[in-house]
Amino acid sequence: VQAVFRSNLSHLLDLMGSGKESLIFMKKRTKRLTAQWALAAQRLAQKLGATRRDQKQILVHIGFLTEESGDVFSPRVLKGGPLGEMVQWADILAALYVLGHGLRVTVSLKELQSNLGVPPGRGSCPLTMPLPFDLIYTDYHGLQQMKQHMGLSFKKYRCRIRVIDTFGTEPAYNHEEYATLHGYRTNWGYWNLNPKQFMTMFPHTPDNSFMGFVSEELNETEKQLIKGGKASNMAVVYGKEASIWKLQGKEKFLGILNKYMEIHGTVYYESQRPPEVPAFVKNHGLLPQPEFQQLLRKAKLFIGFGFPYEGPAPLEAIANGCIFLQSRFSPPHSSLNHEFFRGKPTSREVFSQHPYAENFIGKPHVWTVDYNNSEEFEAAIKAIMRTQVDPYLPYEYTCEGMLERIHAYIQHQDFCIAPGPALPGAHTPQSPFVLAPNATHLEWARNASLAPAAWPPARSLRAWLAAPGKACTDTCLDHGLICEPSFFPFLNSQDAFLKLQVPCDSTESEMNHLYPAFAQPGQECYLQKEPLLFSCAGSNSKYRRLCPCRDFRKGQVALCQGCL
Ligand code: U2F
Repeated sequence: VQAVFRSNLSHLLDLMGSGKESLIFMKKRTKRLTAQWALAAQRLAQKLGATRRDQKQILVHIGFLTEESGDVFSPRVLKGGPLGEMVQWADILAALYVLGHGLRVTVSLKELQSNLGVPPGRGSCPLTMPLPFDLIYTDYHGLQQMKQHMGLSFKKYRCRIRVIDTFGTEPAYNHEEYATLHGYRTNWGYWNLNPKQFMTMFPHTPDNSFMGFVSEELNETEKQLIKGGKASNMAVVYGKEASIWKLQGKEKFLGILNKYMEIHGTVYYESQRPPEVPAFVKNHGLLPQPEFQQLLRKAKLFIGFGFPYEGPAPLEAIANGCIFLQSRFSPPHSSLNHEFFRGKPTSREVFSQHPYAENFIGKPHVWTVDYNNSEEFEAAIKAIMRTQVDPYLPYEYTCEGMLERIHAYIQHQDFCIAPGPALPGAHTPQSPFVLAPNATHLEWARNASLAPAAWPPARSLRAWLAAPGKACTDTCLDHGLICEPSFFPFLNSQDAFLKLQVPCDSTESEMNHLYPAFAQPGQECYLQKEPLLFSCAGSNSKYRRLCPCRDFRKGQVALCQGCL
């Protein structure tokens, strides 16, 4: 059956259920964004033309909202608790629905069981039974529940599961045996899924799929209106929970800011002003999302205190014409040195509160400075007050961008086909690559007959040998490209090293998330033995990694030029 775009979301609102504060928040958001989704659907339909889109039957099981997992989020919706996850789930549901797929939504174990056909009263079903869904979107809590209650079906159908995972799961943490042996075991990881089955809130490592969310879009008239109506001396602080304001040393930089600007906050409080919020701050209390947007429209500056990490609010601020000012982290925060990231299945180093804003947006919209350096901070404030910016929203965070990306995933990502071998082996023909004319990297040979129908199309591959100690994520970015883990198998051969003119004294094949790589001291080349361990993330000064990169669409880093 072909999927047909939908523009009326009222049936989706019914599917979403009711009762919980979190669901109420999500439904309000969906309702508010309906017109924006409908317009985006129209545009994407035009862009895709006659492209065939299969209708899928999809189950969305939001594990963190189930009572069985404790549901700590719902009671905090009106109290300044995290809303980012709810923003994202609301948008995922809207996108799947607008794309025209068959949808079921569950937020309790009972509903999950009845949708999976597990007989009531039975803990789990020991037999495999047909699964009525082509795809299941869930989170780590939901994954655990499915494992417990699906019996043998879990193993059989796990390739249909997609895990919404805000901060991402790196391959080294995902592979059970490897994680256990090498100290990468955490509370969350080791599910042995294809790392691309994990879907993140921002494009962290391309080892996972970037899911994202959307922000409100403005038309040209609104943009002009907002630009004209900005109060150049108005700042809004990023932080809806009082604990965020406990930050040590804030008096100093807030004092400086207060010399130049009127400072506003949206901090939740019960009856009295939270003691953490200085008296000179005009606190509005936690605002409903649309009113928060209105406040951002007037403000010149949105200022972060270092937490929360990587939330939606800075993108909304920038989309509403604010400049986002945030602190640089030196040394960077990570699961090794910071409580918040401890136990998360990633060793990514976070160099500022919002790395996406810093690296993908940057100046003039985003300023990243050292808050302990009063001169640098003050200079930034003065410069910001003089700087004119247009409201800006990266394409990948528009409704159209999100629809385009999810459409591509649904049509092309299939993790139920067994992955190819890590090693091409003796019978496989030579890799279809040649050394580029300037001898820096490998490219697809023009006359190569081997052009697998894989996705992304292998022709976009460019392979580079990383500098010692560099990860493939950074190596590709340095060349204006993005690491593409699905291309690793093409490079995992002696032939690839040979063509890159790497002088291997010997070649071994082992399990290591940094392989394929070249170790300089012994001139040894290492190949990857375990396909699940191919990883864009990760580095070690001992190795020069062999990195598969590809191009990407402007404003849509998840998709290569020829990916649609
Ligand atoms: C992030 O969670 P948060 O929910 O704390 O992220 P924020 O960026 O603060 O904003 C989430 C939404 O809250 C809204 C705003 C954003 O869309 O429009 N809002 C509001 O409705 N009223 C207000 O007064 C102020 C903001 C992240 F999303 C999570 O994934 C992380 O777990 C968490 C911790 O790092 O940070």
